[in-house]
Amino acid sequence: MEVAIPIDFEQMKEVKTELTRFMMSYKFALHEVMTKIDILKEEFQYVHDYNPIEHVKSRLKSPESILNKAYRKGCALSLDSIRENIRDIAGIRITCSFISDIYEISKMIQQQKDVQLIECKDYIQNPKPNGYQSLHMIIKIPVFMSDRSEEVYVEIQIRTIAMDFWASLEHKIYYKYDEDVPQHLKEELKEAALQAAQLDVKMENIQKEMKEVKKRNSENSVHQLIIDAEKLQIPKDFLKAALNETDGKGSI
Ligand code: 0O2
Repeated sequence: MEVAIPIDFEQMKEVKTELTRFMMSYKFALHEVMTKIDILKEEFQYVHDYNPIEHVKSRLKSPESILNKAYRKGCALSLDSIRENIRDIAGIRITCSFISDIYEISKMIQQQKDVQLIECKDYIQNPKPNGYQSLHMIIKIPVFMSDRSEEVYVEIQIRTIAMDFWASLEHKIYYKYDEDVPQHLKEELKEAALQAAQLDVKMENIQKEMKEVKKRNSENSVHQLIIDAEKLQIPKDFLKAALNETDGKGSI
């Protein structure tokens, strides 16, 4: 016997709007954090003549994997409960060259006034038993919309190129074997994680030495700044006054 279930289109429309707005807040939060990272990257390059960020990726969890995770964690399937309990719906992964860059970037993000640090897991100081390394932060940022503002969680993972290489291979193997990875592969992966960590330390030491050389060279060299005042249309008097403000080493 067929039973006709009445469909309340108005209610369905409301649910759809609510869901779309729910996902939009995470999309906007991602935009905000990506902009922050772009600014840090560009400004750091300008001020320190060095770019600590190799690449950045962002992703929004799909509604299907949000529901799976909520189910796995045993949290209620309401939007409020999901909002509070699933804190990696918006995720950003930053890849750096060196371990010290990871902590530098994490500090620069945490120092921003509108960023609230909720949780920080340091899997570099304390790697996971399988060898996984990364710095994980859960932050909360305000997102301003037409009629309200929302505090949105974003997960930021920061790691080196070596850590990222290891994690992506491990992730592939894990899925290939449907989570039942043979023991010998687990051991080899752990060994590879240790080697990747050693490589990171080696690269960091080389980088430190390079920095010292660069510093010494710049202390020894005489700087000459050539400003073509005519080409830049800077009045000569202005340029003279500006040079007098310095230690008087400038000349026109
Ligand atoms: P996806 O698709 O990358 O988002 P949580 O489940 O987040 O509430 P947990 O496990 O304490 O709690 O979170 P944790 O330790 O901060 O790790 C979450 C994310 O880190 C994972 O997200 C992975 O991206 C990454 N990660 C953690 N451990 C490993 C690991 O052993 N190997 C690899 N390759 N990645 C890891 P998701 O949700 O699993 O997946």
